[in-house]
Amino acid sequence: MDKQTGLKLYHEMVLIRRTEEKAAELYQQGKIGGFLHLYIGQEAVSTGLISARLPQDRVITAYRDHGVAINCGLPAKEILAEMLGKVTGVSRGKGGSMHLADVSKNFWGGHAIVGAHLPLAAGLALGDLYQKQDGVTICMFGDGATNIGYFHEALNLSKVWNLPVLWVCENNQYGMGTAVDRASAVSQIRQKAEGYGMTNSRVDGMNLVAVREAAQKILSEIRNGSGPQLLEITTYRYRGHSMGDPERYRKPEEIHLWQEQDPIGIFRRHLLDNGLAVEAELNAEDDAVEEEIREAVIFAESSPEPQAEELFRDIYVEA
Ligand SMILES: Cc1ncc(C[n+]2csc(CCOP(=O)(O)OP(=O)(O)O)c2C)c(N)n1
Ligand SMILES: [Mg+2]
Repeated sequence: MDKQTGLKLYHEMVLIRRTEEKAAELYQQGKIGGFLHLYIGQEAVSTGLISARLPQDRVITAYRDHGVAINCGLPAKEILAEMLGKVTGVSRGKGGSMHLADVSKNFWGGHAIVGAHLPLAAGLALGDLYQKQDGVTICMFGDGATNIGYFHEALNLSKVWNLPVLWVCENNQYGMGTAVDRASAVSQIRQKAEGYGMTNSRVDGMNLVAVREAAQKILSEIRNGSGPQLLEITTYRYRGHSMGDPERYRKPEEIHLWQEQDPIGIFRRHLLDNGLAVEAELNAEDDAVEEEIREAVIFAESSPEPQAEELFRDIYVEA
């Protein structure tokens, strides 16, 4: 990794964290309605993964989508505006936190129904295969989603049709309040790919470099015709499932243990130890993120709400 890439990826991880810390504040002030699922703790997963994609590679994910959106190049100010239901938001204020998307950046969204976007990913990849495009569809989902029928249908057909899909399970140890070993028959999610004869692997999601290297290797294999693969990325969410989670299912000591492996801290150390950055440069990135967030909040708060006519835009059938 060169210096410029290192600083860019560090910036992205800090931007995700600060955007979400600010979103949590705005939520508590009653300015954001509905659900809000924070990605804090999981930043190295999407940052490492998406740093390995080529522009033709599609990305699709579930509702924990703010970080993925930032890594795909959606501006933080438009993401915050979307959460506040403003017309300047990435989905014109009509989607909210769980439905960020921008097809021009090959980001096919945020999806709220657990597992439902996996068949969509298979469809995107089938389209690319049919049109002889060399893009790979990167489909991210949680550990909980792998207990759902959609997961098994989509994995099976992707293998039958040899679709160019990278199935990425973000194993953050819980589906809402349920620990993985209480809901899944196998403890390593990657084992589930074996039932479909699919190549699978597992990587430490607190380590951006490890995620990026694994993703680079697998994406190039899929591009060269390996067929679909499943990558399990182990990680941890530091915050509750969504805002307002009383968190009775885990102990503070467990959270503290994982916080000692903070992905931002680990990557910061990596940049310093490998001479890719000095403290002052990293602090300058932190300051730049602060300024970006400050401006993003002003932009989001001062933007107008959608007009009633917006109800008739972005619909399948003309009224
Ligand atoms: C089909 C369906 N069932 C239940 C829910 C309610 N629900 C929302 S998130 C969630 C847990 C999913 O956990 P996981 O896939 O591990 O993702 P994580 O929240 O950990 O990122 C559940 C059960 C839903 N949205 N859709
Ligand atoms: Mg989970």
